[in-house]
Amino acid sequence: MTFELQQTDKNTDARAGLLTTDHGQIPTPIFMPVGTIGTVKGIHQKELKEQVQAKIILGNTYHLFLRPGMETMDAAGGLHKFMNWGGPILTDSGGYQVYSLAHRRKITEEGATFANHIDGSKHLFSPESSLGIQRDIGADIVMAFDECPPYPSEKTYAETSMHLTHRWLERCVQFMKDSAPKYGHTQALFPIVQGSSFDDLRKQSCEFIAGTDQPGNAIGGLSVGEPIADMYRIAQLCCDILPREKPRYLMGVGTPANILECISRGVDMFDCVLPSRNARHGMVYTRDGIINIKNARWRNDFSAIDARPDGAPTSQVHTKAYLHHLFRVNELLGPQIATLHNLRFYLALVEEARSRVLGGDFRRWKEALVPNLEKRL
Ligand code: PRF
Repeated sequence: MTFELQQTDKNTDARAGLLTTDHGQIPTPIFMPVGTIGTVKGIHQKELKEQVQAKIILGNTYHLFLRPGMETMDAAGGLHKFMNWGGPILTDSGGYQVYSLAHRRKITEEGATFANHIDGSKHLFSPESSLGIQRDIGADIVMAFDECPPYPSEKTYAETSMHLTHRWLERCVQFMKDSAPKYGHTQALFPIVQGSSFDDLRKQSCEFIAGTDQPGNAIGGLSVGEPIADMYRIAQLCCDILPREKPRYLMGVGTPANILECISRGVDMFDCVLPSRNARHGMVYTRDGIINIKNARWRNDFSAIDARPDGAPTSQVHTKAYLHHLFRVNELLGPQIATLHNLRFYLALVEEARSRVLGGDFRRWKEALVPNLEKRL
């Protein structure tokens, strides 16, 4: 994997770059739709490629390990083949999902033991087993096994946890050296910065992970309930330290406004369940604000869901009244159209951020747009 930094904005820390993987190129900044368990919920790979125009998707080690399991993954020849997605894939390492989904979690020096959320069976994830599973899945970008401390955390807890994440990272780096990719394409390891909302810990963590000299770096432990101002401050602090010639990935962020604000602070890559999950509940993002399509207000609104030329084709040909109807009668097509819409909306947003950086007016554009994005229509 290589990263070419193509342009840095004059007025902000926003950047335009190009990531090259063995499964294709990714212009940055980029948003990665979440395909937790081998599917971006509700939409087909053909739509993901042609309508959403996704450039890279995310999968989860935790979920794929439990189902279908690595025997099937191995027999399938990896996730790209299994799900018939020819583009790049990034996998999260499983730690975060253990902390948020599993039961009876216990963290030791070795790793994290847990009872899974499906049948309660017990497992251990370690830096080596997480990366081993990510080798089996065959993602183009694999994430280090980390601990994400809850918010708020005592400083002593956050500090102990950060050091554990750093020791785990050294084992991840060693495992990547000692093992080989299984399917003939390369896999890049991204370490993860932790340190909760403590500036000095974050600084220490950034310096440590940058020192391991991996192809890209991630910022974890944000968007876990902290005030938005903390998230922006920590994102800025991390971007100021992490090497400029490598991609920076902010994990699990966020709203459209969060994404633009963090692009402005120097982040290149994002993933979040918000656009797809909220779509299934009838929440539709637009450049004028957020629509709750179930609201009676839309019953006889025969305007396009979104007439913008960079919107989803299905949003151009279907009306708000029709989408309202589909949600009211609980038809599957409702969440499907809304998911296509929201994912295309997020992709169009980062695509325009990129072209504004290249064109030199990113800040003016962002400042005019952000207040609208948060409105409820
Ligand atoms: N670590 C990992 N995955 C994550 C996070 C993290 O801190 C977050 C935090 N928002 C989302 N996904 N491994």
